[in-house]
Amino acid sequence: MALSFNSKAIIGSLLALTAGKASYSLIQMKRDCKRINENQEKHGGKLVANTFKAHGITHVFTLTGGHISPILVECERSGIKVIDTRHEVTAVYAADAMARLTGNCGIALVTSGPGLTNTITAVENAHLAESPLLLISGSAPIVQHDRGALQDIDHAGLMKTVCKYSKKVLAVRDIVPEVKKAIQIALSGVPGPVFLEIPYDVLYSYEHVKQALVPSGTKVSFPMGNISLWKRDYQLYNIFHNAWTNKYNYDDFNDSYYAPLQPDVPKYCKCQFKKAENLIANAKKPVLILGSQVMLPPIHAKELRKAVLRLNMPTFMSGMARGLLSDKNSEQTNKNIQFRFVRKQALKEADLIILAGLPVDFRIGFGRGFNPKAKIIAVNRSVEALNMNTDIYWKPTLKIHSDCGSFLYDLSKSEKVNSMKFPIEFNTKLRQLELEEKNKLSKKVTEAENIESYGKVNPLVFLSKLNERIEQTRLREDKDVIVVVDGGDFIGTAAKFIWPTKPLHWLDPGLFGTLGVGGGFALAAKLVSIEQKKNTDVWLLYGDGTAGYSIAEVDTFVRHKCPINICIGNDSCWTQVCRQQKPLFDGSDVACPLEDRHYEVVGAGYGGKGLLIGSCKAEEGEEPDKKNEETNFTQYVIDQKISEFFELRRAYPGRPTIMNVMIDGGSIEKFRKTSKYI
Ligand SMILES: Cc1ncc(C[n+]2csc(CCOP(=O)(O)OP(=O)(O)O)c2C)c(N)n1
Ligand SMILES: [Mg+2]
Repeated sequence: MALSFNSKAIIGSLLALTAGKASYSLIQMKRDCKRINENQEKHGGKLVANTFKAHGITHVFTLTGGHISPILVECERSGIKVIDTRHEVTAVYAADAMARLTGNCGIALVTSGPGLTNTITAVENAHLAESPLLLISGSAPIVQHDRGALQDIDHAGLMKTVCKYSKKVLAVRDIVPEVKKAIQIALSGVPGPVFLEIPYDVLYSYEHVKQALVPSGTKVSFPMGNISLWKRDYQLYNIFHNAWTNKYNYDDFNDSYYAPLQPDVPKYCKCQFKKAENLIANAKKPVLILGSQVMLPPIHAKELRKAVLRLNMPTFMSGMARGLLSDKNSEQTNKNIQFRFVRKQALKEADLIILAGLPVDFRIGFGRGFNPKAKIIAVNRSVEALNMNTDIYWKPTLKIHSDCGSFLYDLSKSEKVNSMKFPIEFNTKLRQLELEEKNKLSKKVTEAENIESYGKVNPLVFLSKLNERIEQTRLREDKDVIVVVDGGDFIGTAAKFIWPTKPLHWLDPGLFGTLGVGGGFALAAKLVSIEQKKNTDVWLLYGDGTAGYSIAEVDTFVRHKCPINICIGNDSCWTQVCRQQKPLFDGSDVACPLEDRHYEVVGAGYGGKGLLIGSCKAEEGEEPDKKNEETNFTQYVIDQKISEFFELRRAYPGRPTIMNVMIDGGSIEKFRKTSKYI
């Protein structure tokens, strides 16, 4: 078929264009090649460390692997503390807790492949807890991707579903902009985890990469082998070109090139603020519920506390906000607006509910218990949270997309709100109910004190005594106490007795209900207190089943000089599940029973100091304890044992101390019939 003149001209132009493009690429490549100093020792690890330093990062958490060595080495050289754990998941839990406690982005660094896949649970935990962290993994060299390299998976693709941002860094020149952008995203809006994959040939020096990946004198078949070598060289040039320019100082982290980008924080609009003022002005029975989000910067906890006191309405705190209104000496000094036990009753009767930073999820009964006639102001950084379960059980009168701390702070400064005097009756009624709940708890403890308990420790008596001792020590030694909780029933019971004395002093997994957070959370809590030169006791409370996830981290506590107090409520069972399963399934406890185990010995094996409280029948054929005076764990014996623990702690001030408390599971059953988390 003959081509017309026009078609020939088009084809000719296309060919000319293609040839032009190809020769342009060749010229560019030649120019790029010239820009790369082949003996270059500079590497991406230093760029990452510089950026961390510029962002005020003091600690990074890791479990090592060759793929990430350059970052770890440079972090250490620049004075960032490199904390290596015994499982990658712990490194991420620690980064999560670091973020919650400091307001800055937490950092975890793991190796490629299994190093990364081991972190998934902790990343999702941080996602649901709205905790900002940057996870970086190494990966195989780009030039070997999809060619059967070690641990070569699609890291960035894998992390997309659990992270706010997930990216593979393809060139050295992109490292700093990508790390800065990732941290900014982690801290913006609803905070959360972000991920960067930095391949081996982007992280190591050109000199090293060239040696490792393009050994000189390699014999290849003609012509395909030559083409593939040529392509590999070109990929390397692409990775390294423009890496080190005069535009910034490679050696100085103070260079503005590394400086942080400002996170975006949503802020309410004026008209919504006015509407909120009016709703408050018309309320007689307002209730304020604070969730973890209120603790996020920019409003500092101290300012927020003052703001909430100014608002002067019955207030309930959950998550990281627990302890916001606690006082050093007494709860009574807070103008009596802090409540703990009567949220249900308060929500049922309130005529105005302010939900600040708390999604209406299972933790607040999906909104089922809200007074249907109540006006509701919901403030949240997440639009999704503002709409969660609406029109099913609850309907917000006013949805405010905003940082919660700023909103509450400004509200407390509003003249209209400040001049409000809410009728005292509602508060008085709640106070009365609260007192009744407290009395019920004390009565249960008194009853428990009179139950004989042979070989086993009554958890109610134990926890009330432990709480007293923690409190006495705190006041006597003028210290702070951070409590980390990780477990089921024992932890649910502990939460009734132990209440943090400051905000951010109670760490639990959050919405994901994840067992296993304990080791990482406690590690970060202690490190933050050391960094801030605070005299803080960190208590890690475990169930016996749950202790198994992270007890190996006692080794990490020892190596990094973190004397953490560990208490394991050992009922030789995954009790929280068992208690629901048995009655529902004709008495089947399948997969629930555990056995008596010497966790205090396990902890000691990892370098801690251990104490057993109660009797542990870990050896085969050991008989249960005889019922006599010696085996009866009265409150006095429990008290004495707790004293022993405190003495042990004093004797070994630098070591973690583990008490394995053989609790009587049956008495928990009497105490709590239903389970919240399963
Ligand atoms: C990672 C994970 N696995 C399983 C569960 C389900 N689960 C919730 S509570 C619980 C039992 C906890 O047992 P233990 O730590 O011994 O505490 P106890 O209830 O006996 O006090 C289990 C298995 C979970 N929440 N998270
Ligand atoms: Mg248990």
